[in-house]
Amino acid sequence: MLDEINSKEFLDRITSVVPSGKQIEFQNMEYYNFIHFGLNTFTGKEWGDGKTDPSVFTVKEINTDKWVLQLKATGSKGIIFTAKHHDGFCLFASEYTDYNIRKTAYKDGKGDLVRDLAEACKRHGMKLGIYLSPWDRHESTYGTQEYNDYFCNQLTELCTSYGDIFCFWFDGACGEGPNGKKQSYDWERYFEIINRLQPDAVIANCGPDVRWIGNEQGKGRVSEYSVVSTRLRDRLKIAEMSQQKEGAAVMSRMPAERDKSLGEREQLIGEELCWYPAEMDISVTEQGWFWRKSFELFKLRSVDNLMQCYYESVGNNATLLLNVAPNNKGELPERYVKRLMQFRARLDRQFANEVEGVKISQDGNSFRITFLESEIKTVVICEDVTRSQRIEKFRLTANGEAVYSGTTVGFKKICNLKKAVKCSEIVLYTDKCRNEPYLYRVRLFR
Ligand code: FUL
Repeated sequence: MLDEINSKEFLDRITSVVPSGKQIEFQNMEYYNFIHFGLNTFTGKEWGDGKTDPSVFTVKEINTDKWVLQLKATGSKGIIFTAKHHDGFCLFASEYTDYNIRKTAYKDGKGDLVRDLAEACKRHGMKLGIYLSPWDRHESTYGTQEYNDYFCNQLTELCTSYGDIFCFWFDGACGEGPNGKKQSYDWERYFEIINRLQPDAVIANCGPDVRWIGNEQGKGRVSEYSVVSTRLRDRLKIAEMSQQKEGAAVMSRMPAERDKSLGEREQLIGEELCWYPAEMDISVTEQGWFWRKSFELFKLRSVDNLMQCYYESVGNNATLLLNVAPNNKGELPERYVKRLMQFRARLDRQFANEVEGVKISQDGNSFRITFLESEIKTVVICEDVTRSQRIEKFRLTANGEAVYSGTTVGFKKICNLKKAVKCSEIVLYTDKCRNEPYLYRVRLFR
């Protein structure tokens, strides 16, 4: 085994795995939002049972421009919207079910909230993503082959009526339908529709392009690899790891021991490999995905915690999907927006003072980074992922002393030094690499 994991042939094989154009574009978004909204917002449930009367949805108008502008101001690049959650209720005017927004007070039964949000996103330069729950507790065909047709029809509606979609997000949670049956999902057919009708959209979570980080608590891995075994795309396994019961328990679940790292060399031996980067999904509230009155009493994630989540996702070769839930007036609660703005302000402060004129020269597996003498607090390193992910272990030195050590780099690694160091040169030693390392960029902040 030792011979094999160090063999040129094996390492060449790993480093031949690279992202698709749409995966790169997606990862460049770094931070974007989830909006969970629907009948649950009005009933105080997390998982609706599919029997709720749509008349509970009493809001007549929603200012989707405001949603978009508020989130855009927090630095977000897109919104993934719950077009349909597990209760089967559609926030778009689907032709294939009456259980939709047209049965509510919204715009006197003539509205389509996905359309309104899509148009607002377009007006303000935000991307739109769709969460369409495969699990459906209302639709009577659920549990039969016919349900796959139903789901494909809805996917087709969403792919063709609302402009460009950057992401389809499929949940792993799956239980019984209204008739007590479980569904066998025709994933390949779903993916084919998306790839044909929205070829630039990534398919996340239960999908081949973006991998769930494995918990909803904002915990990243120490080493985050994007080249992993294609077996991780196994939907059954994703479903098994996903939320099994309604409630908040899963939000506190820690990453399983076995998932500490997914792409070590020994884990890749004999495996078929793919580029499958991680996404961290969290909610700004400490519990739940939908708004609930009682949550107004609970704490929000602190700015420190959001920063930590950011470093463990965006700063560690993953993306950050941050949920905010509108209330039963159809508005994003002020205190959520305020918290996100505080988070933004902290990020802006952290990355305000960039050192200009940084030069990089490579000498084998190490890089000399030179600049005019400055007090460096943060070093941001990006590998050129068009040549795969190669660095497995690295070290930064300044004035001849080690100031940081880490494992993977990948798309982006944010290295916060324990204390600021005054220097005019930093050396990056890549102590362990799968192949000759290629950097895309290094940025330094005071
Ligand atoms: C989970 C769902 O069951 C939650 O309700 C929420 O949508 C979350 C993002 O995924 O698996």
